Amino acid sequence: MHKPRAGQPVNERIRQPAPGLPPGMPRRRFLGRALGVSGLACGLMAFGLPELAGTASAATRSPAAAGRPGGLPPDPVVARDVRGELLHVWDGYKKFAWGHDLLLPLSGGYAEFFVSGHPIGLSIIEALDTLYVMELDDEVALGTRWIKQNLDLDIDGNFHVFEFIIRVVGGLLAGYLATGDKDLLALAVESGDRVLPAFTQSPTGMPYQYVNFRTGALSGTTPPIAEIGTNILEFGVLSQLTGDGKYYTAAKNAYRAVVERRSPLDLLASYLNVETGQWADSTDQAPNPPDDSFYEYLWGGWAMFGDRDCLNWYRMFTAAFKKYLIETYNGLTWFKQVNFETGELVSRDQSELAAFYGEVLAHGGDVALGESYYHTWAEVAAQYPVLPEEIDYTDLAPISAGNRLRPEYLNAAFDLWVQLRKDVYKTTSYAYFQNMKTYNRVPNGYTIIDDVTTRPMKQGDLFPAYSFAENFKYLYLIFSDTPRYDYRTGYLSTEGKILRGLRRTG
Ligand code: DMJ
Repeated sequence: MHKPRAGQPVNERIRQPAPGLPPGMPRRRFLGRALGVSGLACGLMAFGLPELAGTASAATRSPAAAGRPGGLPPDPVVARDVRGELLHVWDGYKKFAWGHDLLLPLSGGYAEFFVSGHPIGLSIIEALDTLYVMELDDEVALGTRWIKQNLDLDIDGNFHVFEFIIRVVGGLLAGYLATGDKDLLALAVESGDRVLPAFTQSPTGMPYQYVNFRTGALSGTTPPIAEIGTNILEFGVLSQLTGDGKYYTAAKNAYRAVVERRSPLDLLASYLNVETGQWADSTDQAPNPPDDSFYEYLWGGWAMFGDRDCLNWYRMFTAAFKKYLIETYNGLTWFKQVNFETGELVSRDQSELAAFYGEVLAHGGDVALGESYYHTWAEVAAQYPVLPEEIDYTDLAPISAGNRLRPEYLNAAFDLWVQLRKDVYKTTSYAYFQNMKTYNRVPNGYTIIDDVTTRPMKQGDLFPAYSFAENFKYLYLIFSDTPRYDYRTGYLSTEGKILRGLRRTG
């Protein structure tokens, strides 16, 4: 396990192996292999979901039947609890890592995310709208002040374009929408302008992976499609707020360039060379990384901006998923990985990062399918109380046994709850919250886990900044019914930034 050290850049995002790694390489097999799918009910009992364990399949595949277990406290009590836990991590961050990108809660240290030795206060930017919806206004003011006084992006270092857009541009935009502070908007515009050349100076319109903010040098010619396509929401809002369409146009051109390279089966591979326009691999991994949010933002482009191309592309790819990727295996719904030109099976690995996709399917009108995929992950969560990074879905054995405090399962629960208002999304997300408290909580915050199959679980030393933006926000929005968010029209980015629906209340 990679151990981050203070001052070292830390990569929070784990991607599938880059092209060149054979899909069938040897994997470690853990607890899941031994338990097998028939061990699920046993897993449910062991990990605190007795109300689901008796009828594991029925309860998780028919959410309405699961009911609201007596043990679930009243919503305001849960919301207060979630807010308290967010504050617990925020206090740890303020004490040990204030102004740095990331908190290392076990060692009481810090690390940077983008460029070693050059903090940009990433956790503050990621937390702003979460603090706002939780009505932690003194903390919002503190964070906003820090950003205005200290954020200086004139740094001689390579910034990761995709991560910078979803985390920093999105975070500053959400901060502006929460506070109305025009300085935050100006910083969001400056941030967008710094990464825009990655798109406009690319011969294909698909963005390079890195921009040096001091020299403007571009590098990284072969990004995965999620990095090419996940920007239309942030760039679209930038265009709306500035009245300058250049951001939206850049994002749309990048999207179109990928879609045009689809196979005759309407499938995409995962990595593209942005200079030659050639694919660098041949596997469709949707909705796993590194494809994941490429498809999420197609729906988003339609939902946020009414872009019909995005809607048509979303529908085209969803039809292909149903034909070639989605399968029922051992009674659960999964996405297999296939060769994008032949449709032939490549792998039955599934990443935890794919767990969000049930909510996208439901948004797109495939409600039963979306719920079914969510309940696939509820079954996995019942077996491993906090989810491992990647499993082999033929037997639920972990392929990557760490837990990086990922938000995707809670993301799906939140969005499905907003759309369907079924109690099962409260009971399952509450159960997951309790498990996070049991396994991820430490005296100075929450932390990642190196191996979820050991007892006690072996903890790592990192609170990923996306958890300030996502996990606690989704939980809070489910249980708080906060007046600061419009549940009818609201829309969140892939990084949990509220890009529409924030309400200004005192
Ligand atoms: C977040 O940074 C975003 O949700 C991204 O799109 C993929 N997942 C990570 C957190 O796991």
